[in-house]
Amino acid sequence: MSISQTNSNTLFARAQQSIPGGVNSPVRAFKSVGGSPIFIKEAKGAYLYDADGNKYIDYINSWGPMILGHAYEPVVNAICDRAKLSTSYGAPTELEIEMAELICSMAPGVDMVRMVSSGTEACMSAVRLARGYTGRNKIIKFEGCYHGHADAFLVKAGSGLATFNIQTVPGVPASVSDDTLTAPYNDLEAIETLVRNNKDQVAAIIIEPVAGNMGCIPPSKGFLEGLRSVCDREGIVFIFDEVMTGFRLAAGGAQELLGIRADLVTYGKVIGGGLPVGAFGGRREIMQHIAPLGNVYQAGTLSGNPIAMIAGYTMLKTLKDDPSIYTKLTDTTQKLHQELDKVFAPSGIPYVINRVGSMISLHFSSKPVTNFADAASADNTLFNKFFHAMLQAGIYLPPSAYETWFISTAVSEADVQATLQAAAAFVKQYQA
Ligand code: HOZ
Repeated sequence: MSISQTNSNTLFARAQQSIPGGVNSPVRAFKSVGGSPIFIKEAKGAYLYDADGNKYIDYINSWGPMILGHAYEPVVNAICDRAKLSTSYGAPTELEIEMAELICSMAPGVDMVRMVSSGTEACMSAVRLARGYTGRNKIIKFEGCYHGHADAFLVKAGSGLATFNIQTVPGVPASVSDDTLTAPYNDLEAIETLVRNNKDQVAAIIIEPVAGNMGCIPPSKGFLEGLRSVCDREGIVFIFDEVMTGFRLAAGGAQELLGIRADLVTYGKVIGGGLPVGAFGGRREIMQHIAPLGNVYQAGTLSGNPIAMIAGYTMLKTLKDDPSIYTKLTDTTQKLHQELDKVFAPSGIPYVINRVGSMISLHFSSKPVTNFADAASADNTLFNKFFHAMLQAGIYLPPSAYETWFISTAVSEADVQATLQAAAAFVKQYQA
């Protein structure tokens, strides 16, 4: 029996009249997995409720930020209280200092931080800063990593570009993309070659320290350390895009979990507790080139917005004050991982589960998935079937094999069991 999607289908038809593709971010359209998207009415804790009244266990969690589950009461209350004092001033507040101090106290090596409104803006600004600081133009990014939709990053990018197989983006001038060099993830040799061939021209290496936009792909042993050495040797700014990993993998993000320091770090949705926020920060010596201290210009009316700041502050403070949250996140995700292994291992279906902390993904692949080429060669048609089988069973996974599942503390043992039952039913159906 299939779930009713009548109201979602009606909303999708209506949305397509006034919104390109009916969605405000492409992956949501379900275009690659097929079918039409469900429209969400509300969410609480681990669950999403759609326009037809169906309930789903949520493994997207707004692509990361809902670490404590949906509608986490202290965050909601803080937003409501603060909104009564007006929603935007375009002038500085004490709250912004408290937020900056909190981030600097949690994130290793972040001496100063500038708030922006999205992860795209954070990465775009960090690269501009690296270019201004070094006086060089080229940057290196990794195939399958996604750093938002600024022109310079839409080269061999993951997430929606991988999902829809968009190789070249009309509107991005070659004069911009030519300065973006790419290498396979986990390939240090390729970096050495690029750096050698572009001596003294590379401003920055930007990386997701745990890749999350081609499914979840961990850095192999020594890879990030190797990049750190190359950057030190060549005067290149090392940028960690922690839009997904920041404050999720540990209070100090991937830097803390993996024990490696970047020069600049970018953050996104997580630090707004689900509101539109981003930030970039790092070493004082570099950050002081940002206007009005220096001439690297960057600005925004809604930067440091009080509603976003109070939401983010309340969530980050909770994460800072209660380290057991990370234990719970990891335990739940590890349990899910181990139990999914028990479902898939005896089935004969080739599969790979990659996991770091509370980020996890499943590729239907017969070989390890360590870079974009591996992710692309997996059986993504089978993933699409899996996605729909899970959705029908009330499990909401990302609608693409190139995305990561994010676990929240609200996910219970019973939710994990329900997820495993749905996966087992899929396997049974596949084998029938
Ligand atoms: N690019 C996001 C995930 N990597 C998807 C954002 C969204 O659709 O909300």
